Amino acid sequence: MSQPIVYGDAISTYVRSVRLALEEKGVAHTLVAVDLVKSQQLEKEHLARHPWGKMPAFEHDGNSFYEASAIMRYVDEAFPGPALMPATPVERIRVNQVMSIVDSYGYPASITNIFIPRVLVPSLGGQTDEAQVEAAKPKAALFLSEITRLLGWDSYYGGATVSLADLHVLPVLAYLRATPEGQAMLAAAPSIGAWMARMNERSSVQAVMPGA
Ligand SMILES: N[C@@H](CCC(=O)N[C@@H](CS)C(=O)NCC(=O)O)C(=O)O
Repeated sequence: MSQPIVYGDAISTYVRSVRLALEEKGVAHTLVAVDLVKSQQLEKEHLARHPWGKMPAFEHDGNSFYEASAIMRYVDEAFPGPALMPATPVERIRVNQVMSIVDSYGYPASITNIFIPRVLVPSLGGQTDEAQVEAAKPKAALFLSEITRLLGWDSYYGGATVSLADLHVLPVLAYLRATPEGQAMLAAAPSIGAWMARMNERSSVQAVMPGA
C-alpha cells in the first residue's frame, strides 16, 4: 500500500481530523500544503482535487477522495491498527450522530461564525462582525450542550476507546476555546473540559495539534 497524501493546511480543523485518524491508526502520510489564508483551496490545482474548493482532499493507492468524515471512515477501514468505530449499532450511531452534528451545526456555529470573525479576521487586519458572532452564540451553546449530553459519563464518544467522533469534535472545540465566547461556554461544561484534557494527552493530538 502506498503512503496516503492529505492536501490541506495544518491549521484546518477538517484536515486535523483526518490527520488525527491517520495518526491513531499509525499510518505515515504526506501533507501537501494548501494555504487557507492565501485561499489556495480556490486555485485551479486544488479545484481539480476538490471541486467545492474546500480542504482536505485525500489520495491513496491511486484513488482520490474528499469530505473529511468519509475520508476518516475510509482510513479506519482501509488500514490496520486500533478500530476507531465501536462494535455495536447503538455505539456506532452515537459516533455517526456526533460527526454529523459537527458537520451540520458545530463547525458553522463555532468556526465559521465565531472563531473566524473573532480570531482569524482580526489576525489578518480585519474587524470582527459582532452581529455574526452574537447570532452564532446560541447555536454554539446548543452544540456544546448536545455533545456534553451525548458524551455522558463515558471516557470517549466511542465508549471506552477513542473513536472517529472524538477526532472530529476536538479540533473544532480547540478553536472555540480560543475565543472568549467559547471559553465562557466551556467553563460551564466540566465533563467536556475533562474529555479535552484526556484527548490532549494523546500522541496523535500532540503530533497534529501541537500546543492546542
Ligand atoms: N464538507 C467539507 C468541509 C471542509 C471545510 O469546510 N474545510 C474548510 C477548512 S477547515 C475549508 O476548506 N474552508 C475554505 C473555504 O471555505 O473557502 C468536509 O467535510 O471536508
